[in-house]
This record gives sequence, structure tokens and C-alpha cells, in this order.
Amino acid sequence: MPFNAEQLNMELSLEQKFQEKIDRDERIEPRDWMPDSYRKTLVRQISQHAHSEIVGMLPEGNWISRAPSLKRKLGLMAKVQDEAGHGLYLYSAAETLGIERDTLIDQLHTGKAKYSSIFNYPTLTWADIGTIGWLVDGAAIMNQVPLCRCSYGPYARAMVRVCKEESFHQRQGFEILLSLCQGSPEQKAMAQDALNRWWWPSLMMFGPSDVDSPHTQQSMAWNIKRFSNDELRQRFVDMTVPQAELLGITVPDPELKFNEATSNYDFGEIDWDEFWQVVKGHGPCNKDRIAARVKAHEDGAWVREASMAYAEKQEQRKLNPIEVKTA
Ligand code: FAQ
Repeated sequence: MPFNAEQLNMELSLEQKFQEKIDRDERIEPRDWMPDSYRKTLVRQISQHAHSEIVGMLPEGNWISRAPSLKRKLGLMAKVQDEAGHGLYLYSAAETLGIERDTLIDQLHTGKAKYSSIFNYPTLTWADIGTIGWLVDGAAIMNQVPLCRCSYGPYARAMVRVCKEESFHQRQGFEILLSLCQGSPEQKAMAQDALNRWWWPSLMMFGPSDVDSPHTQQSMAWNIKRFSNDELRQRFVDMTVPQAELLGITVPDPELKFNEATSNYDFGEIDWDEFWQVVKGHGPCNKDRIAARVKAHEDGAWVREASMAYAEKQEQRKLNPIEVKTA
């Protein structure tokens, strides 16, 4: 027993020092002591974020071959490649917490890991590509700029570059919509239709309402999250409504109204049933998205095998320079 009590005291003192470091707004690095629950929360959030970036390439990738001009195609290809890069930085950040990438990918492919609900909706027209850039990247920036100050160093540092790239994505999306809204009545109607379909799913990206969010309180105490889901959602609405006005399209919410007293836009109730249905795998595209990722992983097996064989050969060459050269 005395041994256990001593261990417990040591654990408590480590935990106290850890929290004091967080409260001083210092960064936690991979080799620092951290509570298991902090590590677990980070693996969960960072890997879900990585999966979202990777699955998020699919709805837009669908339009690369149909972009209306060379300029649009180049912009979209660069954006989709950026998302791949974000996924890779984030998997690397998760790996610093002691989990293997293969395990994370397996969790995605077997439906054990979540990814953002937004990527389970289809991209029906070119205006959807503009709307994803404008709204989805806009929401991602709103959520991710505070993550640049997240307490876990590798995640915070990855977010700095991610946010710079997301801001280019947001502008390219807005510019696509601006062109459509200044174009023919049919093009403007296409933009309006895309806004009608993507508005509510974009608000859902911020996660459940604070009262129904099991992780927010603890994640804020650990400085992983700096703002709650509802706070960020409100900021997003306040930022985006004037942009819709500039485009001349209407946000599909009859209850949307500027509140003079709070200087915020009040907005209608989100359909939380739809949100949880999509999160649980029953959205319009969940099955297609996972099937596409599994296929890409299987088709890419030879690349992973070739890289491993090459790495082994390089290693052997270092150990036995002459033998490998002549083999
Ligand atoms: N979809 O207690 P909370 C992007 C889950 S990247 C699916 O509030 P937390 C770039 C949540 O995981 C978009 N599941 O959880 C791009 C938890 O499940 P669990 C992704 C959701 O972690 C643009 C449960 O509900 N961004 O867009 C969603 O404190 C264009 C309870 O929720 C990030 O991942 C959802 N929307 O807060 C790419 C940012 N919301 O684990 C391509 C980092 C919640 O208990 C094209 N993540 N859930 O089973 C975060 O900031 C947080 O994890 C939240 C959720 C805010 C997403």
C-alpha cells in the first residue's frame, strides 16, 4: 500500500505540474509527461481532423475533370492537394502521441473513427465547389485559427500552415461564387441552390451545441479548444451573413435576424437529428466515402511496399556498402 500511495502522490504532483504549465499557456511537447486522458483526447481530435482532410478531398476531387476553365482546374487541383498535405501533417502530429498511422487508418476504414459530417453530402453542381471553399473552408478557418494556440505543440504548429492554406481556399471559393452571382440568372440560381443545400451542414461542422458536447469543458480546461462549439458557430454566422448579402444570395433561414442588443445574428434551430444521423454513418454519401478511401488504400499497397523495399535497401547500403553495390 505505501508503494501505491507514493505512486499516487507522484502521479498527482505530475498532473498538478502539467495543469500549471497549461495555465501558464505553455506548450506540451511529445516527450513531456501528460495525463493519459489528455493524450487520448488529442489522438481522437487530431486523427478525426486528419481523416476529415483526407475524406474532404473526395467531394471536390469529383469536379477536377469538370472544372469550367483551365484557371479553375488549376486552383481546384492545388486546393485538393493542400487537403492531402493537411491530412499528412495531422497524421504525423497524431503519431507523436505514440499511435501508429496504420492503426488510425484502420479505424477510419472500419468505421471506428469519425470524420467531419460535412463531407457526407454530394457535390451536385460547380457552384457546390465555390460554396465548399466559401462556407466549409470558412468554417474550418474559424475553428482552426484558435487551434494554432492549442496546448499541444505539434498540433498547434501544424495548424499555422494549414490555416494559411485554408484562407487561400476560402478566397478561391468566394471568387467562384462571385463570378456565378455576377453571371447569368441561371448561374446565380445555381449559387443560391448550393447555398440552400450547404448552409445548415456548414453550421453542423462546429459540433453539437455546448450543452450536448461531452468533450468541450475538459478540452477548454486543457487549452486544446479555446472557444466552445456554439461560440465559434455564432462567429461564423456573423462573419458569413454579410458575405452572402454582398453576393446577393439569401441564407436559407427564415429566423435569421440581426440582434441590435447583442450585435450578433440570431439564427434558427439546427436539425440535430440530421446531424447525428450523418455522424453515425447514415448521411447521403457516408458509404461511398469510406468505400472510396478503402479502394484508394488497397490500390496504393504497391507504393507502400515499394517505399519499404527502397528504405530497406538504403539501410543495407549504409551497413554493407560493397555487398549491396555488387548484388
Ligand atoms: N462531424 O464533444 P464534441 C476541414 C463528434 S477539416 C462528425 O463537441 P469535440 C478542411 C465528436 O468528434 C474539418 N463528428 O467533440 C477541409 C465527438 O465524437 P467522439 C474537420 C462530429 O472534439 C475543408 C462527438 O461528436 N475539422 O473542413 C462533428 O470537443 C474543405 C461529440 O462532440 C476538425 O476536425 C462533426 N461535425 O469538438 C477539407 C477540427 N462534431 O469522439 C476539405 C478539429 C462533433 O466522442 C475541404 N476538431 N463530432 O466519438 C475540433 O475542433 C473538434 O473536434 C470539434 C468537435 C469541434 C469538431
